[in-house]
Amino acid sequence: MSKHDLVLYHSPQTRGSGIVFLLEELGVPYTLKVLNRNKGEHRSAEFLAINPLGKVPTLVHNGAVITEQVACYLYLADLFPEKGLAPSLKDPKRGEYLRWTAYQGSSFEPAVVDHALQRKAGDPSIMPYGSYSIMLDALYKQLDNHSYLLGDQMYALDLFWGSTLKWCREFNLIETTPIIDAYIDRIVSRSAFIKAIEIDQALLQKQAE
Ligand SMILES: N[C@@H](CCC(=O)N[C@@H](CS)C(=O)NCC(=O)O)C(=O)O
Repeated sequence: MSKHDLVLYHSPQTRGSGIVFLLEELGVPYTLKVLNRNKGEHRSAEFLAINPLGKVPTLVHNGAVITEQVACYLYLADLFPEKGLAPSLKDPKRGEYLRWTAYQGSSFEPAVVDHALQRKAGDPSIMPYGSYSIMLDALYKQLDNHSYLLGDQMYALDLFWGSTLKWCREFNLIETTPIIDAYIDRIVSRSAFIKAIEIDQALLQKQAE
């Protein structure tokens, strides 16, 4: 068993693309198993046995199945501590790192989906994210005075947030500010992000043949 024995189930231009970005940033070997969603490959019995939701990203490592983007980012960054993309358990930044990584799945995504679908907002006291604007303001405030979410050092969560915010900006799901635009651009200009885009383009081309 090796820590490099990583398999990522992925479809191009999905939430899986962020995990490809992270793997490229880590510079570790991995195997991509590409699912053609147009052909319904993510609904095959074989894949549903691994992830009953039929969703990507789905990571398999030494027999363990890791689903949910948040878990995939945390898992991979911890698996390669020498790469410096996760504060260690003893690092005072660890709590904030977990907080702002979990925030993506627990608060940001549900708020953005509710907002995009124009669902009637419930009272902030019963919504898991308060309100869309409270949720977004808190995130943006975190980026007011630094280059990265936790200060001047980039961690895996910045790859997560940079690519998430870019995607949301493209689909007009959020309004950005010059500070947020600069943050997104700082992240997506990284060579690992450009490589992940190229991988997706090649996969899309192959799937279209
Ligand atoms: N909660 C999941 C969501 C994953 C997700 O929605 N993935 C989409 C692609 S962006 C998917 O696999 N959709 C396939 C389908 O259900 O048709 C996560 O955070 O990873």
